[in-house]
Amino acid sequence: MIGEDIIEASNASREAALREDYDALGAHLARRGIDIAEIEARVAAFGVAVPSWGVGTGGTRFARFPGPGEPRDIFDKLDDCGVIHALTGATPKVSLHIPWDKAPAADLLARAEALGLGFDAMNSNTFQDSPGQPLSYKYGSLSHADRAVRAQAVAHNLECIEIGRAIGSKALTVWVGDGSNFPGQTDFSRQFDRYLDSAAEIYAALPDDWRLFTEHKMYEPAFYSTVVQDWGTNYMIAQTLGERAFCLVDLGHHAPNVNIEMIVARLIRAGKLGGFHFNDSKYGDDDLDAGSIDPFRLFLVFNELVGAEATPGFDPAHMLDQSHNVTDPIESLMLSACEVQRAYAQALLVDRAALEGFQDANDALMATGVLKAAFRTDVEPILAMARLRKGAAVDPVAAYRASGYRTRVAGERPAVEGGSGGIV
Ligand SMILES: [Mn+2]
Repeated sequence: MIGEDIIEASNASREAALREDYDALGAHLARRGIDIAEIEARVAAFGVAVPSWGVGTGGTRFARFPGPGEPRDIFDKLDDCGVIHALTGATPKVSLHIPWDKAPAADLLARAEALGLGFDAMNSNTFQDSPGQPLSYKYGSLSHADRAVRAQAVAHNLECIEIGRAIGSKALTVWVGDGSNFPGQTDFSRQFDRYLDSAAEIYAALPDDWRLFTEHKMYEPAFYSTVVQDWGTNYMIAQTLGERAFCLVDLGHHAPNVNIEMIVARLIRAGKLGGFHFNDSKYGDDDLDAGSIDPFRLFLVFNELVGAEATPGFDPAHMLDQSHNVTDPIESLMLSACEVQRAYAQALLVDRAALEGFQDANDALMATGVLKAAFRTDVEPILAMARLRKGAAVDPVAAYRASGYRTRVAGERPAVEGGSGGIV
């Protein structure tokens, strides 16, 4: 997809400056008692999954403006994901969405292997109707009033598990659009009971070495109430279903100003944090690029995660889930993966012993200063060096633009007409 010569040429012009910056940062961190090589090793081992739907241009409820070379099918999407991983070395897995990505398992495995990719969590879709589907999800899916619709939605999730088993996935992520648009439209309790019954059927079919992630969302597409609206309801679901059920936190699925890092801490405490969908937001579920609006919040989330790394069995799944409306999705996803890595690296720099001491001494000023000292550190040389040593690009966007990949695929993939709305 991207020739090694392109990456090598791009890196050659940047390597000397990077080594200078890396050595300077290493000396600075050494004075703080931090070994830069250890931080780099942990960053290098950190990966974030890319959602297959993320490589297509997104849209809003109003319109979608496709770009050149939009992927036509899951194999084009895998190619694009392969480019992202080749240039960043940070996105080794792809998360599939069924039915959008349906294809023979052998073909999926062959293409992924050729690209050096694996498969992350499977994502079911009962928030829209698919061609040929007997019953509609207009009024809900897993919580629908009609038992037959619920059965259809459960069967779809079981099919997602079967497809996932064939390609080496180990988790199913369930997000439903179920809810209501009018007060009184549904009975909150009966609707939730129906959801739990359906979710229990899915959980019962989960392979022993799989995890079930349920994802909460405050609003949209239902605008008055949603069935799984917040982390409290999500936690109730995970508790009810069993030990392999976990809560997935999508950063955009909360009200503005909600203290998401505290939700993360609570779910860690309960042993129910399953993983993340990273993105950023200003007003609601904006699906903006991770770290583009509030990088400090992303850092604070990772501060909680790093603090919990020693907890036995702690293994949250990391994925990007955002909508690229005005950028080349490949460029956005590369930079977002780097932003997530950056927040992780910064969180690794937090002096936890000092922080705990200031907390216990009620020294608020110094405690928050410990976090700021880590957040203010420019860790880019660590990220770039990790990429260089993996054979990825010191500057992924520069190497990508130099490669001409987008122009090349635009010549192979027919132009897509825009116009209609659509979140993804
Ligand atoms: Mn999500």
